[in-house]
Amino acid sequence: MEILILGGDGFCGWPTALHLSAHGHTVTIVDSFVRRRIDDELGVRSLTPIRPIGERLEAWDSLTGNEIDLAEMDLSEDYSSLRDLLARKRPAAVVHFAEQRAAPYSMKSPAHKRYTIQNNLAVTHNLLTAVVELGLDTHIVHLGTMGVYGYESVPMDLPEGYLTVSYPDRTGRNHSREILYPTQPGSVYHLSKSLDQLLFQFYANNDGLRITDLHQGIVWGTQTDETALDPRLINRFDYDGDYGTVLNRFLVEAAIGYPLTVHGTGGQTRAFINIRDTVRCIQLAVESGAEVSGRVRVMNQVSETHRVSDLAHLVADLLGAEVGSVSNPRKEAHENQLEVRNDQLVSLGLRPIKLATGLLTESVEIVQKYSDRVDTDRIPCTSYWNRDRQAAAEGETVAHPRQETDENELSVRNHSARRIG
Ligand code: NAD
Ligand code: USQ
Repeated sequence: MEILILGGDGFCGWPTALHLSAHGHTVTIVDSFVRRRIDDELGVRSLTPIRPIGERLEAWDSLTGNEIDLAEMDLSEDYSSLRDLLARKRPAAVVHFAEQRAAPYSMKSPAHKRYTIQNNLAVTHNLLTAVVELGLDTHIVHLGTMGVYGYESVPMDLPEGYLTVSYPDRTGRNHSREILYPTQPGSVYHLSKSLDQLLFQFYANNDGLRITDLHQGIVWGTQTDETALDPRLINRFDYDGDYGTVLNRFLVEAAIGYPLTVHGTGGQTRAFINIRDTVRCIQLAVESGAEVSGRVRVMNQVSETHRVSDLAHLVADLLGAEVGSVSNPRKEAHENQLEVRNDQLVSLGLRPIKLATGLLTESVEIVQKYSDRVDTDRIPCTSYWNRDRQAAAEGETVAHPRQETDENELSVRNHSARRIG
């Protein structure tokens, strides 16, 4: 199958590109490398030493004989380059990872909020418009998030995308219909994914586009069978206060003896998935594309749920670390219950990897191997959801204006686009 991977140089995109290539698909990576520039902006680097994309692709080719094509473009701005690429490749599937994906980064300043909304919505909308303009039958597979559902405790397992509601008509007779599950985003990043959902609903309805939206939980781990083949293929591993996700952060913190940064009570329950399951789920979603027609197919891409404080204690017991507590920079419930349905991916063949399966040891080996690359100054999360959260973190009682950049545009956007392949 001819497949484009938008955002194929990123944490989920890179191992997915290799996995699909290893399974016989013809893969093209499309990326602007903005994520690498954000590392420079934040003064941080991946825990693992990731190689430039050219070296990554050469290594893959020399190890497997599989060529992966590359197209460099800013998908939020270079509409004609995207349209030309789609016209040339006529892909059976496009996997769309190319969004700003960190909640704390999206809440840092007005410029970061604006960048996240502008980038994410423009990429999604450009893709949808281009597929319609060209009249392609391409199956679009988008990486959404569990966070669109919000984290209110509800007395049911979260359904996959839709909720059946019933309501009385004017005569009092009851009707029922399926609606998109009411969205309750907890950050500007999650808001961008909630808005993406409406774009998908519109284009599936209006133009018959075939779309799968994967509501993914928090990804942990770093290596897959393919990235582990050679050090030049190693995947990125974020641990900083903006991009590091909770379990990966706890592992790094434990490895260097930094008290685990549990936000508040640690009573937040979230959904998790290992990166090996991520790439497997994308393969299952892409290869079952023929099933998709009509309304958007929404699948919850999660393996299990955990409470943050339980994860902290698990990591602390495993590595002998101290469980700390920091004032929560986020506006979120102190605790919530969460159970999630994932029947569709399981019925397609997913056999979820659980934390208990021992894969945590692989991550521990990685963090121990590269622990000398950790910059402890980059561990604290200094992005606050609002003035109250900032004041609480600083131990103040009176909120004062946040320190906000007055830049209109983030420098990470400034680059000249170039296309290869
Ligand atoms: P990432 O930041 O590592 O990768 C995103 C990639 O997209 C980067 O290589 C970046 O350069 C590229 N990109 C962003 N904007 C672009 C643009 N305008 N033009 C071209 N390329 C652009 O993120 P990730 O962790 O790999 O996440 C991928 C997707 O999966 C995101 O949409 C994210 O919301 C979703 N997701 C991630 C997680 C997680 O825990 N990492 C969990 C759930 C969902
Ligand atoms: N948390 C801590 N300590 C930390 C970091 C986080 O206690 O050092 C807490 C947060 O307050 C939050 C929970 O852990 O309650 C999860 O935070 P996270 O940073 O691991 O995950 P999140 O911000 O939700 O975002 C990540 C990805 C995002 C994806 C999302 C899936 O960055 O791209 O969409 O997970 S989900 O959480 O299911 O919405």
